[in-house]
Amino acid sequence: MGSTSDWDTMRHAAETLDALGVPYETKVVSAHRTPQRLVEYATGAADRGLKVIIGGAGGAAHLPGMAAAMTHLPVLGVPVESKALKGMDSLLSIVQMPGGIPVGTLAIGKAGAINAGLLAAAILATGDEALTERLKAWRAAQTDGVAIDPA
Ligand code: RP5
Repeated sequence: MGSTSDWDTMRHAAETLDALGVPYETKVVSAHRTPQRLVEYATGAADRGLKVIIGGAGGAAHLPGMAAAMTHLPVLGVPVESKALKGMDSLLSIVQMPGGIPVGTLAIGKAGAINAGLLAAAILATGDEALTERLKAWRAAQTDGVAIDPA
């Protein structure tokens, strides 16, 4: 994520991965304030064994796109809700990538962070039968938890 201030949103991705038993790391890597850290992180990610990168950032949210430019790994982008523009700036910054450098862009805020965790898990599950079963169980539990009576 681009800042420690993004953690309140991005922790939902982490909690989702926890629930699914997917190992991960969390780092603050700012495209603007720590550009060299971003270069090292993105160019070294695959060699370190990472399989998917989730990038969460707000405002002029270049982090996921710049990461995607420097790795062949799948990059998922979470637009963090900004104060000034309520995350529309973040969304448009992340989603409007030029053809050739994809970022799988999720919804603004908490829902996007949760879904980034789920989507990362689904990507990893294509090569992991045990994770596939955990993901199916998570989805089934969610379905079972939806009340039919709103009261
Ligand atoms: C972005 O600027 C970060 O991703 C964050 O969403 C936003 C504001 O950062 P702080 O000023 O709170 O550190 O780079």
